[in-house]
Amino acid sequence: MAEVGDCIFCRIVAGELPAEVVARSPHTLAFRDLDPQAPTHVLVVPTEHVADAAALGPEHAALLAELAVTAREVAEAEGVRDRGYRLVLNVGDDAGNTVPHLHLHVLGGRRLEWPPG
Ligand code: DGP
Repeated sequence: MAEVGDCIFCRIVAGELPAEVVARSPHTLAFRDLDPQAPTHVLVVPTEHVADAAALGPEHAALLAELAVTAREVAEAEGVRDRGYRLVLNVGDDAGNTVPHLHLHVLGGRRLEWPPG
């Protein structure tokens, strides 16, 4: 697992790497995915390093709520709230998790297949 200092999303939060930021809150940052899978594809991350959803505990309850609120604000700002959007947390290899910093995918702007491929 990457050290926090090597973590690309920590570096985006710190402003050390560029990203197209679309929303922020005291403990979250939302920026466009580098490899979008839908017209709207935004990642909402906690500003503190949390490895993934499996590392969440009761102490993260407020942070989880803040991530969900930022995601809703992104959906509203992107104009996808009314037609619908998908929130995804990938955990581990089988889910295709590649960046070891918790990130909530906000996907929308097209019909999303279910179940996902
Ligand atoms: P996941 O498969 O859930 O780990 O998704 C990681 C996502 O992160 C993937 O959709 C591509 C995106 N990503 C990877 N590196 C960068 C980066 O440096 N900047 C941005 N904006 N997105 C990135």
